[in-house]
Amino acid sequence: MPGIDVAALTEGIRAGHRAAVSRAITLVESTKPAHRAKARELLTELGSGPDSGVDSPAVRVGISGVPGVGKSTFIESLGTQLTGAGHKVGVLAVDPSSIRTGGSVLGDKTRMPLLAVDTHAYIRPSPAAGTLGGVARATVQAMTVLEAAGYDVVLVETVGVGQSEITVAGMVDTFLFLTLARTGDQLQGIKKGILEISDVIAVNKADPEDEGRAREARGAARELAGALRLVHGKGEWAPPVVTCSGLTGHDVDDVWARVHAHRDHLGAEGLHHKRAAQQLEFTWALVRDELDQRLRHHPRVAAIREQVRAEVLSGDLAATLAADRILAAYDERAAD
Ligand SMILES: Nc1nc2c(ncn2[C@@H]2O[C@H](COP(=O)(O)OP(=O)(O)O)[C@@H](O)[C@H]2O)c(=O)[nH]1
Ligand SMILES: [Mg+2]
Repeated sequence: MPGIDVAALTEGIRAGHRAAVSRAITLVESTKPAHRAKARELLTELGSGPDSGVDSPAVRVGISGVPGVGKSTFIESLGTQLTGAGHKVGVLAVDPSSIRTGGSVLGDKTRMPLLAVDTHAYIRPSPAAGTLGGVARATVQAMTVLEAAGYDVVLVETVGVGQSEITVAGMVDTFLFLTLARTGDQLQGIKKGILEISDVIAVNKADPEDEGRAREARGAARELAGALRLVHGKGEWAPPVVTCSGLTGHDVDDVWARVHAHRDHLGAEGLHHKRAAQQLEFTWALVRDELDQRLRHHPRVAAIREQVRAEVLSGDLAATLAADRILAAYDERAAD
């Protein structure tokens, strides 16, 4: 990206030009030091308005669930309903597997054929930024770019495995968990952790023309709602469990109404505090991620890594002593 003119880019983004949005997101995804400096400059510009950051009017929603549950199909349905109602919808994805594969199955435009060509929607697949922390950093910054460009709904798709949904829950206002009709013992298969961070739960694939399946979904929703009452205390937001069919669009509007009910429950002040707390949490996550990177790439640490590994594996060196040795190698830098 030669000759990045931050002022011109800012102007383009604020005018809502797609090309400017794309260039800016590519910039914030870059790990090159020169790009990082420009990205900081850009984000400072974009984040300086009264309607930005914690006070952005945008509705930020995370959408999670196992692969195949229907996230992309649901987003296609919801997104087109929202653009039809006059909203501008941004879709981002956080996919830690893209780090390994170099490509993302999330934010997959082939699963969102209408939204992909909708001029009021912008879809961006997950960056392959090396670490979950790197992906999260890029995603939060892409969110800032989209909101500055007037996208008033930002949907972040992520898979319901590993740490990624926790990361996404920390960057959105409302976390929506999509699941399938499971009952009884199968409910155990849903990780408790994900139920704790979910604000709205929808049992998907409750197609109205398949009455058996729809009934099964309603039953599962009831059972899940019962299980959830044990997780959440009195006076807290009780996550509603509803059914929908992303494929037909049936009751997708009801799911969206629940998202708004959750926002109403938070209130303006609650939302402000939630976002501010997320910023603080994210600050430390970024610091930890950066320190981790520095540790990994530190030459003195690299120099002793193999030997420490061999000694720990053979039982000659205790883990605590091994850790001390690695940290000492890292700290030596200060004495250079
Ligand atoms: N019957 C039915 N199938 C669905 C529904 N939503 C998604 N699917 C199908 O489930 C498969 C996975 O959907 P996809 O949106 O790619 O799931 P993702 O991996 O969670 O993003 C596709 O074959 C979809 O057509 C639904 O509401 N009803
Ligand atoms: Mg998908």
